[in-house]
Amino acid sequence: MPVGFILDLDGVITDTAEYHFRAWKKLADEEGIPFTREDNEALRGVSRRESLRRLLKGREIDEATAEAWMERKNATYRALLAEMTERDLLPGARAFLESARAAGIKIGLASASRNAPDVIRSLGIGPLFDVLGDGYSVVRSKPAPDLFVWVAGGLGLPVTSCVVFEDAEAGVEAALSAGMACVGIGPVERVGRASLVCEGLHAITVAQAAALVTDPYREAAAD
Ligand code: B16
Ligand code: MG
Repeated sequence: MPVGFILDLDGVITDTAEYHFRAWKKLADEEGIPFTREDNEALRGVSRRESLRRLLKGREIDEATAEAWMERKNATYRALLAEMTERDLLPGARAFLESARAAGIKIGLASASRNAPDVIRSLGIGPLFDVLGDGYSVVRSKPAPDLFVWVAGGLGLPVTSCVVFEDAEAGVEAALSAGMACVGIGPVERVGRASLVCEGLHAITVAQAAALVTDPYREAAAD
């Protein structure tokens, strides 16, 4: 049975969260908005616009200002990205992707980031992907299921044949709404609703992940 792995980017393949934090922090400091590392946790995996909304914590700004602030944050973020190389891959990421490909599994990216294709290029892993879904691919971002369904379509697979890898609560919710199995990466308090939870791609095998959609006993146990 054909299987697809659909991976989130930030927090799964690389850790751009630190760069996103520094870029939002610079904007917040310049505009006199309190913003801590703890606040930044609420921005994990959500779109740029939703990140700004959460950062503002109810403060109101007009649309032109919102656009200008998102642009400023993105310029800072992209300057930080310029330093990114293959060394920024999280432990086990390349080995996991290569093993999955060797096993004939189709691989898609499903990132909320509009910068995702550039990040993938900087990491030197473009050829390992069959489909790239990014912040431009669908209108409704995670926790809506749309991006995962879009990527599954690009892979030519039904949603029931796909396993998602996600580090964000909104991403796990999106995967489950899409009807897909999900490997949650991070603490159970954050990704505990996933089908299986682990520390990262170094801590799970391709066979373990694929079994989430190929093991008939698992399906029966869930019924
Ligand atoms: P951009 P992911 C997400 O990436 C980040 O986790 C999130 O912090 C960011 O706001 C979002 O991308 C949008 O990024 O501003 O570059 O379009 O986890 O979905 O790979
Ligand atoms: Mg993420």
